[in-house]
Amino acid sequence: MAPRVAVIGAGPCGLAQLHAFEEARAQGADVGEIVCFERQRDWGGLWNYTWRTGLDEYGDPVHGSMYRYLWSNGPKECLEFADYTFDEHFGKAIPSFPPREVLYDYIVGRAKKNNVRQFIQFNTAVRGVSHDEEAGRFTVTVQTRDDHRTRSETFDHVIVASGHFSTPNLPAFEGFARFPGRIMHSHDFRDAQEFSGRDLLVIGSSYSAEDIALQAKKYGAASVTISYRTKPMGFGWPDGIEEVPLLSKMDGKVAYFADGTSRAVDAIVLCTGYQHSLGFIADDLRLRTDNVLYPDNLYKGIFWVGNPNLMYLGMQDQYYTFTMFDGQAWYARDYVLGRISLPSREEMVADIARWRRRLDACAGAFDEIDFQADYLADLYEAVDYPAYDLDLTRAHFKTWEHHKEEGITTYRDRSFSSPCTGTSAPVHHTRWWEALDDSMSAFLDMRPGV
Ligand code: FAD
Ligand code: NA7
Repeated sequence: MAPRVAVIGAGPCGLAQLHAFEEARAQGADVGEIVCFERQRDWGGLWNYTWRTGLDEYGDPVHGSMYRYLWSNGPKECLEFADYTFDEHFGKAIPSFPPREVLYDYIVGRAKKNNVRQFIQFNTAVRGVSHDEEAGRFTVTVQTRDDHRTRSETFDHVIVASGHFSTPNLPAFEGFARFPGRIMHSHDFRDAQEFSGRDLLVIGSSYSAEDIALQAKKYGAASVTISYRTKPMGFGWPDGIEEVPLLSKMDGKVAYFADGTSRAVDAIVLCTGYQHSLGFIADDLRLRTDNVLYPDNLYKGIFWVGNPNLMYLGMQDQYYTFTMFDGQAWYARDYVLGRISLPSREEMVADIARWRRRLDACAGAFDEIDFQADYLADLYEAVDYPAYDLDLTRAHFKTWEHHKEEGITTYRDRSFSSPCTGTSAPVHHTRWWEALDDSMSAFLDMRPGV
């Protein structure tokens, strides 16, 4: 009998999964019944921008962590769908670092083309996932948020695609309770103009800290101080941005750092990462992990070792995004359809341990890029995901790292070539540091000669 499959979330991962099943269906496979539950009113996950922060209109935590003026932080060529290229979607070559709205349009473009919206129940939050050993099926409890009604359904497979950059990791520092300004997490950051003319303290030294510090300066902050715990990012920051060691304490408006220096600040943004928050999944099935490139207990980075009929997509830290999600979705689909069989539990555990040992041996970003590229290659080997030049994207990521070292405000002005079509991206009409309008219309306005 064809399986019944629940997909939780209609962000990039969930949409990749629905698309993968549709591709198989189009080729004549009996894919059974696929039901996708999406808590929000619309699809696209984090890429579906919301102005809301805190709780949403139903009292649930807001999922969105993206902010205004967010531009892709890696070259779009490294996330290009092999079966739906940028050239196909936009009908022309576009620059390598698009703003959020452009990437949102691209993601949902493929989903529309394959008509996967029909499988999504919107405004429907999954509140529980458990497994009945006797029946050999999962019970998924959902709540339709408009009428607060709860119901349970059973499934043969559950694919969790609920994301992991929405629940803040929120450390406290001495003196926060008496700080006379705003303290927020990057999850709640929306419009950098809020900090225009202000002295901002950013805590953290990863993607969010880097980007929010630059954003704040670009949109008029008087100064940005970035405080790191382990090591500084070390970029050549523009005037007005400086990195200092970890915050020791606040005394009123004055921040004191581990190196004994101090300065007064008006506001604080904690760019201290996120928690994998999967409280709706039963204890024995729930992934618990930090933000790492290879979480424990997931065979192929997908299958819950304790019960491989439960799958997780996109739970790793990410250099690769959409193309990694596709590889995972194709793999999960082929397991569900009986095209791939999994080894014994012992072999799965040993395989995970091998990957994690290799991860421990990674000495820096280049090793990590190779690690994740090899992971993608391993997934693709087993499935019929269309071929593209994965090694070119590996090289692109390393070049991108060099570009960031050469100029943290100029790396987004660079161009890369497509691993799918070979198209070279045109240079954007405005340098990123000067481009204040992030709308799709402004971005796609490829004025000649500019
Ligand atoms: P999400 O996009 O988080 O989607 C998960 C979906 O699941 C959501 O729609 C959510 O509503 C739904 N959901 C969650 N829980 C439930 C539930 N219980 N019931 C029903 N539905 C549920 N990646 C890039 O490639 N380039 C970038 O420039 C980039 N910038 C980023 C900037 C920020 C600030 C952040 C936070 C991330 C960024 N990322 C970027 C990475 C991002 O994680 C991925 O691009 C992508 O959004 C991950 O897709 P996902 O489907 O796993 O998760
Ligand atoms: P990351 O990449 O998980 O990084 C979290 C950062 O927060 C990292 O620099 C940590 O420092 C820092 N951190 C965590 N806890 C603390 C405490 N207690 N004190 C100081 N610093 C701390 O999260 P991001 O939000 O930057 O990026 C997540 C995604 O969003 C990513 O995919 C991007 O594309 C956008 P550490 O280095 O561990 O010392």
